[in-house]
Formats: sequence, structure tokens, C-alpha cells
Amino acid sequence: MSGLTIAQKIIRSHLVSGDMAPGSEVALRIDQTLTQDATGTMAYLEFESMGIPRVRTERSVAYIDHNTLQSGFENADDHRYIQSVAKKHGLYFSRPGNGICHQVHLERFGIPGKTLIGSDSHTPTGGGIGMLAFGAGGLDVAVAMGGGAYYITMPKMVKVNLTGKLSPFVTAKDVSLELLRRISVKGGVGSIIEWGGPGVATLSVPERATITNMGTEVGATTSIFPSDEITRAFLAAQGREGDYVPLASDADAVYDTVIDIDLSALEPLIACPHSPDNVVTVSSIAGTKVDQVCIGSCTNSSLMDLLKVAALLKGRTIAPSVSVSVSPGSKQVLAMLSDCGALSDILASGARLLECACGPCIGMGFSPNSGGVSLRTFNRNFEGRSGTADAKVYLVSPETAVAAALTGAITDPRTLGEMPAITLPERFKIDDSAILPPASEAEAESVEILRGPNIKEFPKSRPLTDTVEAPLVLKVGDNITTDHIMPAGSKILPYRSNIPYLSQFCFGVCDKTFPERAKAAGSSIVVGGSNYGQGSSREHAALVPLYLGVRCVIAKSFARIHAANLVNAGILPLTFANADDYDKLRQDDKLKLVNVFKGLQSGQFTLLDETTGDTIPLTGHFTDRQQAILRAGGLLDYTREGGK
Ligand code: MIC
Ligand code: SF4
Repeated sequence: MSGLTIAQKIIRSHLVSGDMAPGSEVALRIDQTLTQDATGTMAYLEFESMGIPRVRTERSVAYIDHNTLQSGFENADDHRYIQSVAKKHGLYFSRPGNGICHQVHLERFGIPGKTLIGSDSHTPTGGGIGMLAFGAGGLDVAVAMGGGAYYITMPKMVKVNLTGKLSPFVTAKDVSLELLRRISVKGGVGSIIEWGGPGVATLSVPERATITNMGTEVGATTSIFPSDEITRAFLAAQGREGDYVPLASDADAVYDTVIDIDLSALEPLIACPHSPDNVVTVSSIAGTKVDQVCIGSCTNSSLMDLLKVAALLKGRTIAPSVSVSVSPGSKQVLAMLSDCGALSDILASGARLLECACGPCIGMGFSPNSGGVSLRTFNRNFEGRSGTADAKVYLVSPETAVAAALTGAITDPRTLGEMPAITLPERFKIDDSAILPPASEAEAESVEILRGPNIKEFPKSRPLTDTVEAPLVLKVGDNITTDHIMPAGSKILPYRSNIPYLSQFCFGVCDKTFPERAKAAGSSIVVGGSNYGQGSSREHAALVPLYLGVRCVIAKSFARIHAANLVNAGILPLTFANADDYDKLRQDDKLKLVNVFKGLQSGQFTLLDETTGDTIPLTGHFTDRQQAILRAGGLLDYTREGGK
């Protein structure tokens, strides 16, 4: 037998059931979980409904980082609810202001070789420290907190072989953008990307984490780096050397694909509106006027990133036409920037300091002006996500962001002169006072769960029927993101535990009349193109359509987490057997899905278009467990009925 990749080794040591052949379903034991507030309230409501008194993982952490504005009682109530659940049920609680979940988890909790799932699509950031970390829907995280396994389709193994060394002003972000340029937002679907080769030794843990973070954007199941001496040094600097475990693939490990990237050959790159894979060189569009620059997010808010930003801004002033924000990834980063004086350099340049949170990345404030050009060090530039429908958002490295902040136009950062040398400290400032431990088992019983009026009922599921008769209420194109299906932003985010309220905004970016029409239809079907449901893990993109009566989504292909969320919500995700049949279906056609139960077993479904008379073959390959979940009307009903 040939050797194993890093991911295969971790999967093997956590295998609860299944066969590790690509395409088969494997069930994994989960060591750690994380949630953030925007998906957390729902996840904890689901966890509570399972009636398990204490989490059964090694470590579960509830973060508050997405919506920290508390612009009304809704969020304050949700945060208080999550805090009380954490205390009662055995979770650590990271208070608002303590930082972005992925950054804090890397600093304080990540352990090489462990498995992690999080109700956030960027959970693979943990791969930077050698964790096998997956983004998942809230319900899957709730099940894992209860000690249940996490089910995935065994991915293919892709290796990115790094050689050479990054040149000054070329960064880990440019490595991610280069991969996006080459393989697109669909190129990683069904794969685990392992980063290897001699170039790995030149990258620090935060740089590796930038790369695994953005592996989400190529659609990868997850991404992982080896755990080596650099990992040990990072853990030691965090006072956690005891958590270090070396991890490497076997010399004869077999990969389905190998991609070579020569770090020395890269130059600064930029993703243009409105997709992270719309990548060109910065120099090719230099001179484009910029209105806004945002530095931060779980992709680029580490101490290393912000020390570089501060060093480049030192003694300089940002252009009067540009508005600049800096959001440090964690309280640790902010405190250390402050202690060494770098924060003063940032502030003296004219940049605005925002809280250690997701902030503008999820449209929580700092929306660009009308038609504005915004350069962001973030990971997603989907249309409308910034909060300004006609803004043009570009994704860049911190260095390129600073260059634009100083000049007021897209500028190759290599024109800024010498790159100041940055070294990470041997010891980070450790202050876990904003991470609250859970109550002891003895005290837990008396902890009261504090619920606010914003928490509304979970949408009612319907068990699957053998015939689904419903109109095609919405037909959309390729690469529909969960931001299209269920937008976020400061006006909507406070309502993540209020599905009826959220439903008014469902598919608003594509068609504002959708919620009304879907509700009126009672039962409905949505049709999409390829890579349907890419982006965020938010299960609201399945729960809200469920609430509006969507029974089935038919697409050319699906993104992994969203397909799992649809199954968990009891909505059938089916694909066209012949992609061309997509063109035959028209909005408002009367559709009829027949012999659904037989289809579940055979994987072949038949759709009748009663308006045109067409018969369209569809496919949907579901494991026995997924079939049982769909029949029950969703994972919650399946679990309640005793399913594992
Ligand atoms: C995102 O980056 O889109 C989010 C907001 O972090 C989401 C989670 C959410 O919608 O709450 C994600 O990536 O899963
Ligand atoms: Fe937060 Fe943005 Fe990261 Fe999502 S991508 S977790 S919104 S910082």
C-alpha cells in the first residue's frame, strides 16, 4: 500500500465509519467545534433541542465576532443567549471584541492533527496550524457538539507544491489569488488541498493560515499545511508548545493532482469585481481610482500583517480621497500593535481603527460610497456583500491595500520603496480574560438560559413525498452564492434567529419578488446553474427557503456545504443528468417530480415539465443516511427519531 497524505492520516485516526476511497462517505470523530454569533444562535437552538446536557467534544468555543454593533436589542439578546448556553453546556465563550473566530482559534486553541468543524466556511483557516478543519452548517456542528460524527464525502487529494521564496511585497494572499486565477472558484470542489514542497518552510503560521483560509474560495473541502518547526515556534510563542505535534505526509503519498507554484515567480495580484477568481496582476490595472481601503478580516488581520501595514504607513499620510479602515483580528493583535507603537503609526496616517471583528467583511458598517471602488484584504467580493449594491470590490494583500491608501489609486506596492523587515516576537502577549470558561458540571444545572424575543420558531419541515408537484418559482445562473440566497449586512444580520423576518430578503439580490411568490405558491422548486450555493456556510440559505416552501433545488452542480445544508433542511438537491436541460426549464413552468422514493435509491430522478411536456432526467446520489434524513424531513427530525 502506498503512503498517506496528511489529511488521510488525520481522517484514518478519526474514522468512525466508512471507506477512505474518494467519493465514499466517511464519518469522522470531531475533537473541536467553533461557532460565531451569526450562525451560532441557530446552532445552539438546535443543540438544545437534542437534550444533551454537556458538549462531548474535547473543546468547543462560541465566538461573538460577526455582528458586534448591537444596533438594537436583537443582537444583545442573541449574544446573551449564546453566553448563557456556553456557560451551561460546557463551552468556552469568546466575548465580543476579543477577535475574529478563526484568528483567535488559531492563536489560543488550534492543535495540529486534531479535527475541527465550525459553523463558518472559513474554518479551514485552522489548516495553517495542521488541523483538519471544515466549515459546516450549524446543525452539523450541533450534532458534533453532542458527540455525533461529521459526515463528508471522501475528497480527492490535491497537492500544491511550493518552491522558491516570496519576493518583497509579494505575499501569502498573492499565493491564494494565484491558485484562484489558475483553478477558479470551482477548481477545489471535492478536494482537500495539501500545501507542500520546499517553499512551505519559508512561510510563517499566519501566512499559511491566510492560504488555508482562502482555500474556501476555490471550493475545497479543506486545506492543510504540515506541522513543522515553524508550527512549533508559533505554538511556543503562544505559550502552548505542549500542543505541538509534528505532521507530514509520507514520501510515497499519492495525490490525484499536483499543482506547482514557484513563489519567486509571483507578483502582486488583485481579484476584480465580483468574484474572487477574477484575478489579474495589480500592475495591469494600476491607476484605477480608489475610494476606500479596508484592512482586516480572518484572511489578513494577524499581527504579522498589521505590523507590515504599520511599517509601510509609518511617517506617511493616506490620500485625502480615500477612507481607510483597519480591523485587527484579535485583542492579542491589537494589544501587541499598541505596545510596540505600531498602532500609533497606523492612526497617525489617518486610517480609522475598527473593532477586532468581521466588520466591513460581512457588511457590518463601512459600506463604500455609491459606485465606489473598495480595495479589501478580505476573501470575498460577491456583489452587494459590502452593503452598497453598485460598489466595486477588489481583493488584495495588505501591502497592495496600503499602496492604494497612500496614492488614492490601484498601485503596485513594489513602487513603495524598501519593504521594512518584520519579525514576529518570540512570545505573544497572552491574555485570555475575554475568553470565559464554562460553569463546572455541578454549577451548570443552576445556569439559566437567557432568551430574547428575537428568537423565533425553527421552520417546520415536511417529510418527503413520492411526488413533488410545484412551480419553478426562480431560475438563476452559475455561481449563485449563499449571499445571494440569504444576504447578510447590518440591516439583516441581527435577525439570524428570526427566520420569518429574514424570509423577506431571500434572493433579494436576484429577484425581490421571490419571497412573496414562493409563499403564495406554497410548494416550489428553484433552478440554478453550476456551483450553486458557494460561499458562506450559513444554513439560513436552506432554512429560509424551507420556510418559504422550497421543496427541491435543481442545479448543474452544488457547493459542498450548501448541498449538505439542503439535505439537513429536508430540501432535495438534484442535478441535471444533462447540463443542457437547464435551458429547457423556464420560470413559472409547472413541474412534477415523480417516483421520488425510487429515485432516492437509484440516484436517478424524473422531472416532468407539465407546461412544456418535456421529461428531464435528474440525478441525486444520496447515502443511506442522507436518504433517511431526507425522508424524515431533515436532520433534526431524523435525530429526534433516533438516527445517528
Ligand atoms: C462569510 O464570510 O460569509 C460568513 C459571514 O463568515 C459566513 C457565515 C455566516 O453567514 O454567518 C461563512 O463564511 O460561513
Ligand atoms: Fe468574518 Fe469575513 Fe472571515 Fe466571514 S470571511 S469569518 S465575515 S472576517
